[in-house]
Amino acid sequence: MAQVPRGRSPKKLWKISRDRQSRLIIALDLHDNSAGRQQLIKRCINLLDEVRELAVGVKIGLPLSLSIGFDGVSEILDRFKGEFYMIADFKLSDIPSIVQAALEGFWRMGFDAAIAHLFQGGVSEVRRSIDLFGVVAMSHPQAQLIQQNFHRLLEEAKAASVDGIIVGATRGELITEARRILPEMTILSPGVVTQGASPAHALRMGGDFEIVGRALTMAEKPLETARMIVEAERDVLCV
Ligand code: O7M
Repeated sequence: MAQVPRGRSPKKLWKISRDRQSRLIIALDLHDNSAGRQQLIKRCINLLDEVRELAVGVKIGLPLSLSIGFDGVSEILDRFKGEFYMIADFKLSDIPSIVQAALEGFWRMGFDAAIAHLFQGGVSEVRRSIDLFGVVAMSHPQAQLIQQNFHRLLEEAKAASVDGIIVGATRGELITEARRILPEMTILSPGVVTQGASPAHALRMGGDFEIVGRALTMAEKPLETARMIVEAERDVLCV
């Protein structure tokens, strides 16, 4: 796998990635709790147990949090403390003091990072207790307003010194452009498999990590799917 420059931010994410030889982040978007909250927590734990050798990070957002509550999320965070890079994806877009308070709350829960939008401004004023990623290009075709402001959002990401950015894996040309403009920036790319981007495509275009949700959370054999994705990533990064 390609060598990562020493000290590249965010350090914990890159360290786990080196140790596991993987660039896979799982979007833990499970939300069907018809069998009950405790059962859903158990499903999450079983899934993470299965992919623990392969996934580097876990992204948790509203679908799961609304289904199992923040107590349930804390249970999962406590269980896998140190094993994964834990990302709170609530796509914050608020005044700086509220974003800061949210980051503190996530830090208390045990998250390593959070995701924010950048178009509201003021992100550079937020005192950060955990790593922060900014969205600059989304994966869905309707994200026109964001896409039209891609270069301005990249400037905002740089000005705010975020620890990384989100660029959809379905937007390969934008990943390449983001990499050209911000060569040291860590780039996370969602939209793999279910939204159409093939595994490792984002890495080929200059991205660093792939975020995968349904292709893993709904897979009959998640371990096999995770292995297939990570092997495709290793093929790209080894050359
Ligand atoms: O693999 P999927 O399509 O089931 O899930 C994709 C995940 O990535 C899901 O959690 C989305 O919220 C997230 N995502 C996108 O799909 N597109 C984006 O442009 C941005 C995100 C994201 O993670 O933003 C931080």
